[in-house]
Amino acid sequence: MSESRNRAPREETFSNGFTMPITGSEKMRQVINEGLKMRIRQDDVIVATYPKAGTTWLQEIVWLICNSADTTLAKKTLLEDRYGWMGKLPSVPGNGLEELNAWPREQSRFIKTHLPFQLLPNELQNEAVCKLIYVARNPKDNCVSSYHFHRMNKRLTDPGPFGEFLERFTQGNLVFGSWFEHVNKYWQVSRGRERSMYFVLYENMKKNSKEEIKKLAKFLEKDLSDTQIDIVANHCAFDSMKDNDSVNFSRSVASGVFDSDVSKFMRKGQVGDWKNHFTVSQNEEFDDWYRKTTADWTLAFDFVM
Ligand code: PPS
Repeated sequence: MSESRNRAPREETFSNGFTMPITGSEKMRQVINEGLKMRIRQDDVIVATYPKAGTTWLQEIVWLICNSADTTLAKKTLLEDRYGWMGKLPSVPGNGLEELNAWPREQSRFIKTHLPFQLLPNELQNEAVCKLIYVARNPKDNCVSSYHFHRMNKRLTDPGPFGEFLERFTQGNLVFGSWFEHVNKYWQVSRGRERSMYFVLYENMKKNSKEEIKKLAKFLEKDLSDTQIDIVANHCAFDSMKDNDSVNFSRSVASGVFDSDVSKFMRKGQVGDWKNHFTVSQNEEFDDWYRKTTADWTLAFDFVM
């Protein structure tokens, strides 16, 4: 990716008029503009997140809920082959849209995306067309996870010391822009679209995954038995997913790009690992920033369990 450690974000205005500071390349601009015109199907299921908020985890859960908890089938096929990618990163081959357009009509499309809400296809802007699940994670752990991802992903520029990366995170100088804007917009929109948008917190999933999976199944209008819910929860527990090569990226095309000696994709999967990274003063500064930026939020995060 042409992201650079010290480069200031560039203001980019997309074809629908939405402006966001991005650090991505020209290809990203094209992919996003093309994606705005993408036709949505009523049975599409979208998992949206700010990167490193638990995308992979929720993708696996959602797919299993929609496929009768068939873990055997899930293990046979790489997660990335079960999902299309809307707003694919410029560093990854393809633009994501070709696969999505070629998806057989008779099958629901499973789609992941890190795009901010305003850059989802035009059809989704004013109307609830399909089901969308948004996963949010407390920004401290989200930032730490992203930091390690930048360290291990050979296509990303070395993030430098954690403090520098933290500054980029709070300034929104990362490929999908500001964590704050991303989360807040999805949260606001989801308040009026309860039947089509579901907002889930990583920390709640950690605390009570079975209850959260049940609620998700209800949202997705899938009738799963208690046994099936147990199967999904066990299959999707961190220790299980970390050893599952259909989801842990050890078998995927990304395996050549991810340096697992530096950091694993399935790294820790915890709430509160930020405490091992933030200094006291970084934490104070961050809390100050967080208090100001979220002063009028109705959404609250747990930073510890
Ligand atoms: S990506 O690249 O944006 O799609 O990454 P994403 O999947 O969003 O985030 C990766 C982080 O999610 C953790 N993870 C999990 N946590 C708990 N339980 C399960 N099952 C699980 N699966 C993935 C993963 O370990 C990354 O977080 P960190 O904190 O780095 O460990």
